[in-house]
Amino acid sequence: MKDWIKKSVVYQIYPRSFCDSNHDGIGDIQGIISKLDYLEYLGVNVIWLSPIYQSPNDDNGYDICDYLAINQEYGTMRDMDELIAQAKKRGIKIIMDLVINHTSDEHEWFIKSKDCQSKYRNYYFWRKGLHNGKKPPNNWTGFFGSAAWDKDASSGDYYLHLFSKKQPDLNYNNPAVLEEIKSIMRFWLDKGVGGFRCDVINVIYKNSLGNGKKRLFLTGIENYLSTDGCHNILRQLRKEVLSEYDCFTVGETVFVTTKMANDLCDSKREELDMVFPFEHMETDQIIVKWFSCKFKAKNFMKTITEWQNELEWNANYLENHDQPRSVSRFGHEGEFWETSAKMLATLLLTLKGTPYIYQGQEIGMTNYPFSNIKEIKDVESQNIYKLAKKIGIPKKLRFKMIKRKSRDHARTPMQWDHSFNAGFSSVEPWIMVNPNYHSINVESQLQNDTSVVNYYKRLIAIRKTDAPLIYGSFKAIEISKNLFVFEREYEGKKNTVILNFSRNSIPLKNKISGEVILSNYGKSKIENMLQPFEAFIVRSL
Ligand code: ISL
Ligand code: CA
Repeated sequence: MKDWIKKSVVYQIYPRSFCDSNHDGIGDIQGIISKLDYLEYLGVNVIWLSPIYQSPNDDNGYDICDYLAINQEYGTMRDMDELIAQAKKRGIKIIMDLVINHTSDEHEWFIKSKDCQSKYRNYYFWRKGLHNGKKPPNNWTGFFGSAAWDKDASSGDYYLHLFSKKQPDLNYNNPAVLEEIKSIMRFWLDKGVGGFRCDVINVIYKNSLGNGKKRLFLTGIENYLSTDGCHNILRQLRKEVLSEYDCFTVGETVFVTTKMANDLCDSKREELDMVFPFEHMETDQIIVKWFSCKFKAKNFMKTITEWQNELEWNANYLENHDQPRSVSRFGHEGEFWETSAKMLATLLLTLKGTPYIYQGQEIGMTNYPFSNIKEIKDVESQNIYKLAKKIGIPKKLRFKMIKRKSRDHARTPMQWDHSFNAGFSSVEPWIMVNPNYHSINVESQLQNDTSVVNYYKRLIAIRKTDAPLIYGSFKAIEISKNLFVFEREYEGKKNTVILNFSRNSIPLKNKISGEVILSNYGKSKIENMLQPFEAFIVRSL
């Protein structure tokens, strides 16, 4: 892995909710450009941009109908070129979201594929239904809680879609599909982007369309999770496209184990540079995310430790556009909001691997207080709610399930200041603003040296220059109910990170000494009793 990648700190932007420059209630590219100085101040050097391509927005841009065009709501290709150039001026690279498991059903390829004679027919999975077309071709179920097949009225044939019915899966048994993807990737790399975040990349190749073993969730998954075909595709993309550019890839890899992750990132195999794990984000759920359980910090620390130990390099994150806010989930929304946000920041920026910060995380944004299912826009939440109704889960309970884990918590507008609509837009935004923007916003935090955002700034600066944090090994020293202590060591230099995950004070049993390089309580010396959500980075002398 190239050195600049190891030293990078990534900031994820969800364009729809970041900043609206032209007063239509929707974030856009000029809005992002207007905030580049802020991102430079923060010190991040890579932006991962969630999809900005043309899309009917069934899944907010994860349903693409033209990979080489910009969604008009976000601006034009000229705006995009300007964004890449303006970011470059500030030493920031842009990585694009590469969504290639599926396209939109409004993509030209799919529209043409409805014609059995078209060369595009075989770009997707078109099959006859069973029982005279009354039943889908197999028993697979999809990620958004419905059957994985839908029928096209004109031909009566079914097409496969692992996600919403407006996201038909591409058929990678057809070599022409991969050729299309290669040229899309080259198009963006030639524009100067720094790589790709590869959406659900470990499910793109289907081994067979046979019936799956019946499961509560995702019947059929054994036919497509981390297949050899997927590894072959990734090797080809690396060899023929990516290796010709100075760039990196991070895979979004659902249900990935450490073994699968190693297979995908092994430097000898030359596939992906790193993958996002999911297991630590699943420590507050039972089987599927909709069945939430109480957050147990110890399970969380143990899972993180396992990934740190098993992988050479991780893509570390606590939030993204699919997850509730970390401070609401793993920290504290009340009295200890600020300290817990800083403690979680300390964890994220000191682990081995590349840190990914999600917009708003750096100011400690919290979950939205949804009170009604009608307030929720996300297609996944809406589909799961319907499914829950169908299987007889009572109204109160099904709303509670959705409220805990809805992806919309992450999608409320970025809170820039305390003016109308949090400074995101001068008109009513496409999704509601969290009412707490008066107290949680960028502007007021920038004015305060001890704020969450300035703590992030300090941490990012440390992470980018401190050799043990960049290159060091990881060793867990203590994992108890609420205490996480680990070391990062490189060429005889060692940092110890100490994190209290609870609202209680806890004694520090291990004697740790050295110079405090960061403390979320502003202390210059380590004490034996840790305060609620206290965090330290200590450099051994
Ligand atoms: O939201 C989830 C995590 O709890 C998953 O079900 C999610 O759909 C899965 O992680 C895949 O996510 C990615 O692909 C989807 C898109 O809706 C997500 O926003 C994207 O991150 C389909 O493209
Ligand atoms: Ca706009």
